[in-house]
Amino acid sequence: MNLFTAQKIEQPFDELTQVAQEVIAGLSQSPKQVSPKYFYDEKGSALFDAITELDEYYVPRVEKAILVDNRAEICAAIGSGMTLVEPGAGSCEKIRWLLPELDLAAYIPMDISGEHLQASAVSLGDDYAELKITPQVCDHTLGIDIHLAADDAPPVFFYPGSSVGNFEPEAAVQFMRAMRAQMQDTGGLLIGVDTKKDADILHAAYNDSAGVTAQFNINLLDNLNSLLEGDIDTDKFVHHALYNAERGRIEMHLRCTGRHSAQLAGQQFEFAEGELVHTEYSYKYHPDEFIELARSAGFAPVKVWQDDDRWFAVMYFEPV
Ligand code: AVJ
Repeated sequence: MNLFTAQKIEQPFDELTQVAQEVIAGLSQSPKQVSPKYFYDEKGSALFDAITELDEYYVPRVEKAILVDNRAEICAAIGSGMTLVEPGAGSCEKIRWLLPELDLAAYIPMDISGEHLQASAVSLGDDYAELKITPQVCDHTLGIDIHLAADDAPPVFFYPGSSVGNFEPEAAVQFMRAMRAQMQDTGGLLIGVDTKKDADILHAAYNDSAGVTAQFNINLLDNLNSLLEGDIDTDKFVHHALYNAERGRIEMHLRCTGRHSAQLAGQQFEFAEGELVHTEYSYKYHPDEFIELARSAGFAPVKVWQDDDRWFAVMYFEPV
């Protein structure tokens, strides 16, 4: 990303925060783009929680059923005495579906939102007093360092929810390499992957009839406004999500409905009528496709669990 493609840089480079630099760089590209991590301010996180309650958004429901129905087998594959590391753990809710049968040395939930993470970890600790929980506040998309000593219990990464779909395939491989690099020859990766399926089902999942996903998408602009003292008029944008079958991904955009000029972090941005701002990819993989990506990151498949409709896959990998 090149900051110097930004229009009218009024502040010197070192006075712009990292967030401002990243957002400005994305909005200076053509097409414009903003990282999906900016969805998740307090309101955005609440809106995402509301998405997970929607009938049309099948992902959490199907993944939970796979984890719960196959808990014994999944926990046997992981084995006992490991350190479970969960990037983007949020409410630490999903680990609870495994804990009744999972014998861990430690649990390291990671999240960018420190306060929420701390509260979630405390509440988990209330229910599992004997579990060693060491939350780590970090942005895992920037890199992973769990500081394990050689004689610590080996790490098993838990990355559920199809979060890996937010990365482009090459970036997903990079991210898995970063997890692989935290392991010696023992460890693992338990990952939830959304699969390719009928375009109508995917379309409905990202264009729900109650419009919650639309609100979630638009809220990203509110978040940018408050983070970067912006004046983007959110009424000038509409939600636009489609399934690109050729690339195997949902593409979310904000479409500008009329010419608009706005300030953000002291810089001026022009939006043309009909212009799209890309906010998110959500890649869908056939299990075999995903196994190939994991292989190129240094992992070998141990087992794949799916629902009867094969709408989702939970996969366990070990380092090679
Ligand atoms: C949290 C990234 C898995 O891609 O399905 C849901 C986010 N975006 N509806 C996804 C999301 C729109 C979600 N992930």
